[in-house]
Amino acid sequence: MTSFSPGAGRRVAPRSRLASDAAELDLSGTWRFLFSGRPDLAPADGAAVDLDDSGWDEIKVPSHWVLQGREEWGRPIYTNINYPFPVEPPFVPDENPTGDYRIAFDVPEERGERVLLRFDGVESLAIVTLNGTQVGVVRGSRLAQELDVTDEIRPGRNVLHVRVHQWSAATYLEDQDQWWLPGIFREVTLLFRPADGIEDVWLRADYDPATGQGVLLPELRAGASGYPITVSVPELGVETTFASPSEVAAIPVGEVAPWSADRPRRYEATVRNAAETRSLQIGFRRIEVVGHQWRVNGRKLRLRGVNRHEYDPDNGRVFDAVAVREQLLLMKRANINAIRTSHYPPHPTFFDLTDELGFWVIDECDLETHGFQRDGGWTENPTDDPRWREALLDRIERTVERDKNHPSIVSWSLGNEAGTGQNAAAMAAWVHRRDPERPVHYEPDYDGFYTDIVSRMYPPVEQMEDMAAGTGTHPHAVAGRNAELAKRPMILCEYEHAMGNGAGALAEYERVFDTLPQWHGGFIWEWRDHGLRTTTPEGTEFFGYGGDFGEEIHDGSFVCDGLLLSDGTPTPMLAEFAAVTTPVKVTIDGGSVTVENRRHDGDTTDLRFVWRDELDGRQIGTGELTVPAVAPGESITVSLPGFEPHDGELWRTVEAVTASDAEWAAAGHVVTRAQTQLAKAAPALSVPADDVTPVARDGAISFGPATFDAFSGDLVSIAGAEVKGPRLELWRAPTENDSLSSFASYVDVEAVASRGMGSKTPSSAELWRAAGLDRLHRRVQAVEVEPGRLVVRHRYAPSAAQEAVVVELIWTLRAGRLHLDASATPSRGWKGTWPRIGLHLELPAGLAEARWFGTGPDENYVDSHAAAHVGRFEAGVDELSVNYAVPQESGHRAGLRELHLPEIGLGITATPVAGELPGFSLRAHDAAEVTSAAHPHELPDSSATHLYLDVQQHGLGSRSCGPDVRPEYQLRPRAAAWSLTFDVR
Ligand code: IPT
Repeated sequence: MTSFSPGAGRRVAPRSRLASDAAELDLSGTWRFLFSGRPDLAPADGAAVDLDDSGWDEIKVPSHWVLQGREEWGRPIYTNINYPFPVEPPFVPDENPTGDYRIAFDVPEERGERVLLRFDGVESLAIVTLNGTQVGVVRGSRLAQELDVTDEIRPGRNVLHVRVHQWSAATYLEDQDQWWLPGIFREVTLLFRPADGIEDVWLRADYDPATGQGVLLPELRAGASGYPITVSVPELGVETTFASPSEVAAIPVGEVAPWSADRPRRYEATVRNAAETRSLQIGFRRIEVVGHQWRVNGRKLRLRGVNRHEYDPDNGRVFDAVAVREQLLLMKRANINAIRTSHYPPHPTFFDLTDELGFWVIDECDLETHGFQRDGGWTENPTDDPRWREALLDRIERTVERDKNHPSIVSWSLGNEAGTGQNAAAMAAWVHRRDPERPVHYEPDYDGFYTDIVSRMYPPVEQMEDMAAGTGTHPHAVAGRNAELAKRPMILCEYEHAMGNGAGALAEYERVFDTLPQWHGGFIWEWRDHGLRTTTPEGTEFFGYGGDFGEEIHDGSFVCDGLLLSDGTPTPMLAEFAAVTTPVKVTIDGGSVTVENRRHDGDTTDLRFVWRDELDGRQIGTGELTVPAVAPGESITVSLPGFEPHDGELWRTVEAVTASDAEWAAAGHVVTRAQTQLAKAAPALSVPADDVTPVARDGAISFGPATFDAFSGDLVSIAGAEVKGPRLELWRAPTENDSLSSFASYVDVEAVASRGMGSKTPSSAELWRAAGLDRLHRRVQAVEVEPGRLVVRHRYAPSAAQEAVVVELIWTLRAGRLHLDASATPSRGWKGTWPRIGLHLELPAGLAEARWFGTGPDENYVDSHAAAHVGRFEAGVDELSVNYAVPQESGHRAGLRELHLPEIGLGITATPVAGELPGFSLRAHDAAEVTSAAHPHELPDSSATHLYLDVQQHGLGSRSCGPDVRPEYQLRPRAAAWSLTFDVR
């Protein structure tokens, strides 16, 4: 338990995962299981062959024992950086949950020359006993390990016992930001190895972009008597036999189609001898780093990536190939072309899928020691401690050897957030020797002393610009080093923290990637929320995060920071990502459209380009453009049809859609969209106010279809529908990027601030609360019935403050329709930012449908609106806000022209004031209710449907881990005005 060593017993040297015709026995299924809260309580005779284990529990292998709904087996724990126990390596707590696993299985008489027992993933330490003899100790939770059990296996019945401890010295190397989930969570397999079998194969498949020629560079591991060995690629007519190891040589294969993420062309290959046939799918490609260019097949890589953890809301890190394939297809639809396997090698089958479907992948080693970064230092960090050297080298060897044949892997990563030091340098040196082709990535090597790719996390774009210019200094790097680093390729291994609503400013990063030659793109943090499905004591199902499982210390909702919710529902940021990073860019410029192909590979003939014109949101023309094939890196401009001048708002949209069905998307899938306004609506003719004067009677004021409260001047009803307000609202339910709540509590604030992320200054939400924006008092200054109008003035201010906002509401009837001209004017003295400046109307509870003319379909904010376009949309009210893991601001859609609520027959038309239209949000809960709930199920029963009409909202930013809202997207205290007409239909 406390050993530094990478494992013990007859460990087989790491090698590729390849299909074979040799026999295998998958031991997945139901095993006997006995849980003990401490190792000393585990059964002394647990491994005995003749033990009667019929009284033990049962468990499925693979699985995590804390996700079996058996609380007595312990519960999941979530911490980000912290170890959930005292840091005193190599020791672990006495309370070390222990699982004893047993299975009996039959082995045939004919079982080959050698028998290997393979573990694909056990967290964190497995002591393996076969037929009463201990055969090895397995460490390295997400790495494969084979043990040679030839001497212990026997024909007929065998008994395998595996004792798993949740904590071990190895845990200190596995401090990734994720759930701690013990157990045998990947397959256990017996391999019956034939005499003279082919033990390992590496078929490097090189592609020369200059000539289009492919060459196979085989590396074969088999005994001398394993020869002759034949390498065959039938599709290329390759059938080459090597009579002996010394004959093994390169095999030129002639012209081949290269492999790329865009066109993942693979060829079936076999490597066989008299004893065994190995089969694999190969992809020809050449990876090079040339100066600051990281190239594949001669072309600079452009990574549009995500960080991906192994995760399922019910099964944790247990791999489900069908579900993962679906997720990868969804990534394809969202223009994602790259994946970093944060922060450990995934299940080996994952790479079959990325090879097949086409992704650039950084395969990351199972290494993180983040909990040693205390007070900014890395005291006792394993990465720099010689006692851990062998374990770290073993980990990178097991990573590279297992996965080396996969064309989709374009870089090896040593790990994540494990500091720097001699062991990391030794890992890199080992990779450089073993695989000189693929560059080595490791973000904590800030100075680039031993890695090939300069990698950063969450910097502001200004820092990226400095780096490209060779100026500036990384806070943890040697001063002046940026000049050297500017000669190398750069990526963001993490950026844009997709926690809750956000992150904003994605387009700013894209601009840097597009324009500065060193930058190759990056990987969003992260693909998906990791909530675990659970229930309240009352039985309400929800997705739990840190703290929901009774953890002693935890990091709250920081485990939910993905582009997808825990249940797999995409958040609007996925569409934003697709829009911003589009590999085929369409730009409308007056009468022409430019199509730019930014793909790595493949022209645009798989796409159709369709245009449509919409007048006031209604289609008046459509057609298809003839766009000649655009080669990668090229662009072509074609002209668009002319248009008739019209009376109204005229928009032209051009979409690039897929021409035919593919597995990842049906024909017609929109790859990208551009929109331009051809004509603006004529300024609304000011309809004169009707000569009708409001009537005050019995505490109420009636005015056309509306009734007001005579004291407050608030609306009470419109045409019989209950409507309350409008009230000024400056508060929004803080997004997690606003509040940083779960972040500030545990992150090394110094280190983070010094990286230009977050900040030691209070969060926006803290400042807003301090300013009292969540507790405004209202005083009625005036309710005046005048000829032809009702004038209402409200003063809003927090207790103790002299700062105020005065709202004036002028109600008129115009051609019988109720009209509101509203203005909000702040006093002097306001400081900082505001979350929003909006009017809040309470409508009857339970409204279900909305139709609008404005922007959509998804929520959009000032720093996140590339996916939004102008049009007519309809949606359920429940679809208008996103069910983020922590309830928060959601659902703002800028630029509202018309909103129609069919159930109460109410229409609201907004006309621009000084060029500004309000955005809207419509939700069953108000900002205060949303603020108070920590989980969706904690929201109270809805008492009204809340409509907010915000002239402006503060941007989103990425401050939960990264830069705050950029200055140009902040809402500074300001005046605002609305012009709204209420229609009763
Ligand atoms: C960065 C980690 O690498 C990643 O695992 C995750 O924790 C992410 O942050 C935040 O969700 S480390 C960060 C403190 C710079």
